[in-house]
Amino acid sequence: MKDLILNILSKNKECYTSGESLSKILGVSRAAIWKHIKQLREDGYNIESFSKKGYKLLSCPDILSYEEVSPYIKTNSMAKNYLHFDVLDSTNNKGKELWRELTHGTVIVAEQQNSGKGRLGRSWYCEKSKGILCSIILKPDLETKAVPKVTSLAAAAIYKTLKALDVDVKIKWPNDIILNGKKLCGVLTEMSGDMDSINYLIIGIGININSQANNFPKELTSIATSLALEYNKYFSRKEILGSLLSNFEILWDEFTKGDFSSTLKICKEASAILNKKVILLNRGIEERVTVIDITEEGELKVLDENNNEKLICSGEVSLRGINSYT
Ligand code: BT5
Repeated sequence: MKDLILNILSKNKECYTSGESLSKILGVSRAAIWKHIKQLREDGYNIESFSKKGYKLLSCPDILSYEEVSPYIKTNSMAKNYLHFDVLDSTNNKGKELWRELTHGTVIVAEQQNSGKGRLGRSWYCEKSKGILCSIILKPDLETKAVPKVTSLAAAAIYKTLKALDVDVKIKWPNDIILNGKKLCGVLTEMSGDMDSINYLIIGIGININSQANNFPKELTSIATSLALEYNKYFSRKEILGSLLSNFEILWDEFTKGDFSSTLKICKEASAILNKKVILLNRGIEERVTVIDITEEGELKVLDENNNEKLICSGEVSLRGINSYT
């Protein structure tokens, strides 16, 4: 009901809508309308009311609730189930907890995480409502070996979304999105399954949107950045999330039809490391290599110091630039 009331008030932002007409349109009592308006105000909507005129929506809160994000989601299957939380330990953990009852394409979003996760036991830090913290739950009919491709697909969807805002990011295989040499976004793919089939895949995405320098812990200031920091302006989190989910669906639909070409093209063209020397970090061992390709399977093809070719699967390694983060 709250979303229906909001819908009507948003379409009539220039004028007042009376309680009587809302109750007629929605088929509920005026007292019920008043109760929902009260709840909307508690959610952060600034709704003006005058006894003889009715209600007028003055402003909406900067939250990623379904009511706020759904106008920007243009999908057929993704995000049909959308769960929004004020605080979670981790959106990926919530997905793992609930996966049995969640449908394919469910999206879990939090304003804040108390234990946001990175890869290999690392953590992801983001101050409340300054970024996008979301997980997409997938239940695909895929072989386990295809999973790394989905991380690349998510990175490509993020790239497409930001490119449409004229934000020129680079993809640092397999899961980092880099802006001006610093990390803007990370992807954490988790799965459960066996060699032959997958129970679920969880694609966790963290993007720094409106964080200021003092919103990052000291140890991150030299490696992390946000859109607001780089462009000195406020970005709409809801628009970015809606468009990200839409772009994810487009690439996902192609991928499940056997076409990985758009993702691969983006990952190669936007690569921060292709044709560069990088350091591979694998279980504490460092190795200098030159990146020469990203394969059809989404692996990294590198040349080691003895000019031997090697294929690196995502998840095995971390990468560092020789002289900088990229
Ligand atoms: C990642 O791991 O980059 C994956 C991050 C995924 C986060 C999302 S948020 C929603 C979903 N739910 C979760 O619990 N997680 C996912 P990795 O490549 O391991 O990078 C982690 C490292 O990035 C940390 O050790 C820090 O050095 C750095 N880092 C932490 N927070 C950051 C931030 N906000 N911006 C940039 N770098 C950050």
